[in-house]
Amino acid sequence: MTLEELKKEAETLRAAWAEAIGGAADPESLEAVRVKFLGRKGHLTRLLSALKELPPEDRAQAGRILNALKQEITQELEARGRELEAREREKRLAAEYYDFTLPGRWRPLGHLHPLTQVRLEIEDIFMRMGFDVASGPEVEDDYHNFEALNIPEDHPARDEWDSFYIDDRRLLRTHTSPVQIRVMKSRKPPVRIICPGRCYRRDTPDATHSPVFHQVELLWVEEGLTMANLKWIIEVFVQEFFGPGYEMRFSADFFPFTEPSAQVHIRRPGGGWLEIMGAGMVDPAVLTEVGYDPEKVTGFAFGLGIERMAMLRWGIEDIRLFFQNDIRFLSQF
Ligand code: 2NM
Repeated sequence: MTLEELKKEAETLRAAWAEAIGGAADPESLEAVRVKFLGRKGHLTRLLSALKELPPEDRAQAGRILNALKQEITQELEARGRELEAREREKRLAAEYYDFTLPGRWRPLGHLHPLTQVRLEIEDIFMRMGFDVASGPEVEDDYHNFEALNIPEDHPARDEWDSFYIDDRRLLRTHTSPVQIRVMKSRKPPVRIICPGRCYRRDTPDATHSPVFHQVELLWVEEGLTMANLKWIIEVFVQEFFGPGYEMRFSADFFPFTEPSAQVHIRRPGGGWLEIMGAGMVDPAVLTEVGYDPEKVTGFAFGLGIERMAMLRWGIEDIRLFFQNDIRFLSQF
């Protein structure tokens, strides 16, 4: 090989190099290009070993040419390597990018029905005062729903609890008082219970009536209980449920199962009187019926509507809203 031939080969190699490095788009192909040109069996190595075939006086010049080419290739290789490295890094960062300042994705989350919220709250208030929560069947019999509560068959008061009968003996309970009859028959005094539950009456639906509604009834039977204890319990309840600042008023009423009986109103200063429940001292006839001695123990009871409590709390004007399952209504609570 002559010096001229070597120079030409070096030029060809430079051109091939320029094309190869331009085509290396990632670190792996760049490494392949490096091996092809600078590797032990690469093009440059081949030319370098051809040096010894040159006449001795040409070797120094040829050596300088090849060394310059090698230096050029090495520098470009490094520069290109850094460039590809940076590009890879950028790609990886773009793929791994998290923006922790973005707001979270909203997920629809359900909640308890407003009537359930109110029931749980009432249960909680009385459980803290030492009352047990009792429950019983919604399909009742005439005896537990009426007879044992001092409401005989032909009594005009039965009309107040217009009922859904299933057959001539069984009906959907019109209040949760039959639960209290069942509990009193199964336990000795003292008895301190509340009975929350669903009740049914044959009422035409309107803004304040629903054929299905919910009650909480309270019962405390023990020696020496008086109306004063009843008033205190209700006062504590009103304070806990509605908050401070309410006046309370008892006025005479009538229920077959209590004597005396009262209706209870509350009032915020400047507001109007609101009826919140019926109450009274359990009638001796009821205590006798369940096997208690009315000469030894007395008891009191009250009954309140969960719907009414919820309507008062949130200013809801129509009881039917609770049962229509309209999410636009329910989601407000
Ligand atoms: C009310 C009002 C007054 C009541 C009475 C009884 C029982 F079983 F002890 F006799 N349970 N619930 C009662 C008393 C219910 O609801 C307006």
